[in-house]
Parts: sequence; C-alpha cells; structure tokens
Amino acid sequence: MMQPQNIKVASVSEHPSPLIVATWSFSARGCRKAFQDLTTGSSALDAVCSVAREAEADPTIDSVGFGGLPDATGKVTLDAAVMIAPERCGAACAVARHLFVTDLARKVMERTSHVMLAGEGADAFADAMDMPSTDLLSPAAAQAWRRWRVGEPIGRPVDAGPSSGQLFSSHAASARAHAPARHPMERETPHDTVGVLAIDRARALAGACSTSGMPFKLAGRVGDSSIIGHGLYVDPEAGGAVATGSGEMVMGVNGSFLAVECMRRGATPSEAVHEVLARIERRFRPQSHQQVALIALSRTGEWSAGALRSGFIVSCAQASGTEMLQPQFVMHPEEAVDGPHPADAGGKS
Ligand code: SD4
Repeated sequence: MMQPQNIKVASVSEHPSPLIVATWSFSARGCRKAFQDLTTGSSALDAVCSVAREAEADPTIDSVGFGGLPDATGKVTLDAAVMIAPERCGAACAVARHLFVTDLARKVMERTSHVMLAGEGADAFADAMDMPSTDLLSPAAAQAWRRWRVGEPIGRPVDAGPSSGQLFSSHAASARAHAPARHPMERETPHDTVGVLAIDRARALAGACSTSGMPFKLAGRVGDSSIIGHGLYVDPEAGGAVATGSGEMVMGVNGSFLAVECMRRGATPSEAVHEVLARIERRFRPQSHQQVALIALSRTGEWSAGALRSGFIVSCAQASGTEMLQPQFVMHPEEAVDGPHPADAGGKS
C-alpha cells in the first residue's frame, strides 16, 4: 500500500515520455502498474482501462465498482466510458450486474457501432460478451445504505487504510445531513470517480472514467462520468480531460469537452481547467459541500489539475516515479469538502 508522506504540487511534465494521470490517491497503485506496461509498449487505452479495473475491483473504494455505494433503493449501478478520439469512444451506464464496467464500455466501442448502452441492455450486452455477472453490493456498502436510510451518520471506519478511497467522515456526514435536499429522497453527498488519462510511447492519448455515481442517488440517475464530453473527452488533435465530483455541475458546462476545446484554441491545460471551474462557479455557485475537480492533458503530454476546494489529489506515474500530488490550483483553498482525507496526504511511492 502506498503511504503518502509529503504533499507536492503537480507540475507540468517537461518531456513527452509516457505518462498516466488519474483522479484521487486510490489510483496511485494502478497508475504505477499501468505505467510499467506503458514503458514496455502497452497502449494508452490498455493503461487507462487497467487503472480503472484496479479501482473497480477494490472493495475499499466506496465510489467505484464493487464497494461502491448504492442508490436510494439499495441497488448499485455503475457508469463508465473510454475514449481515444471523437470517432472512437464507448460508454455503459446504469449497469447493475457487471463489475468491470470500463471493459464493458471498451467493448461497446470496439464491438458495436454504438457509443453508449444503458441499464438492462448494457448488462445483456455484457452477458453476450461472456463477461461474468456478479452482485455489486458489498457488505460495507449495504451497511452504509441501511444507516443512510435511517438518517445515521456514515463515518469512515476507524481502521480504514490510508488509500482506502472511502469518502465519508463523520463531520461531512453531519454537515450533509443539514444540506437542503432537492427531492425528498435526495441528499447530495460528496462523491468521487476514477478518471484516468494517458499518453503512450506512440504519442497516442486515451481516457477512461468509472464510478458508482452519487451515493444514494435517485434510482435511474446517471451522472457525467459515462457521458462523452462531460466526465471524459479525448481528441488527439487537442488533448484529453476527465472530471470528478458533482456530476450535475460538470454536465451543465460540458466540462471535459470544454477543457479540451480550450486547449484546442491554445489554452494550457491549467488555463483550460481553470476556465471550466470558473464557469461552474459562475453558473452554479456551488455550496461548500460540493466539489468538482478536473485533470487536463495536452496532446503533447503536458498536464494540469484543479479543483473547486481542497482535498482533491492526483495520482501520476511517469519516468521519474509514481506520485500523489496536489492539483496545481484550488479555487477555494480555505475550504475542504470533507476536511483533509486521510488517503489524500500526498507523497511519492
Ligand atoms: C457523478 N461525477 O456521478 C460522477 C462521479 C462521481 O461519485 O463523482 N461519483 O456525479
């Protein structure tokens, strides 16, 4: 397990060697492994899928794959997307019976003439692709749902490891309990997704995104992660971007597409991320419990990350090593959504 030690600030890579960057510290282990494959000639697409798969299989991450928190009815549904170019992308959403939803999104891209499959149709397609069907609700997620249903705080277990990926602190849970709800069954809670961008030795770009979505979401809710242009966008002519956080706000501004379009028009990755977050701020006036963060990667291998609030961490693997890094900028550094997450103290492996 990677132990964060020192917090460093993300810096722009200066040389175009293979690189992989991903949201949150829980991605560091997957990035390190995937980078080794990149150096031996694996494609960027294989690398991003591998990082997403690692998170999906980890039951201690409560926002992705097995271990992901369910919707308001107690059912886990998963969303994912992959992309290497506007004409080469795939997505699956509201998947209820298959764990490796990023691989499923890739199969949609590679084995169908469609871009996106949803719900029962996506699960049926996975069956047809001989992907194993499984129960996605972990015991811990079921217990969290039962507590949420009766209004109990959902604290992190005291023995949760530093890269557990779990998102709840008792403090945040109690803050959320007082947040205004927009629907009797809807209480917005902080949430995360694994978003990955990579550039390989052939200078090809790829991106992937995978999530269980907003915890305790209304049944049927799909966020930004699996929607091309919102949670993920990649165009080899301009760059790639991934988003994490409150999907509704990202969707309102076509967040990842907007970041890539800014780079297409000459913005640096940092300027591109800033433009998206500034637009979200202007339009949504996010509440203090709401977080959005983005990573942007240019077609030449420069990258940057930014977040509305403190607490967001980027995992990055490149020739110099694998690191957990602070984003280059935080719009409101004085505000931490969940307080500093024990998993997100930063450091180098
Ligand atoms: C969503 N942004 O569904 C995505 C992923 C996420 O917890 O943050 N999930 O809103």
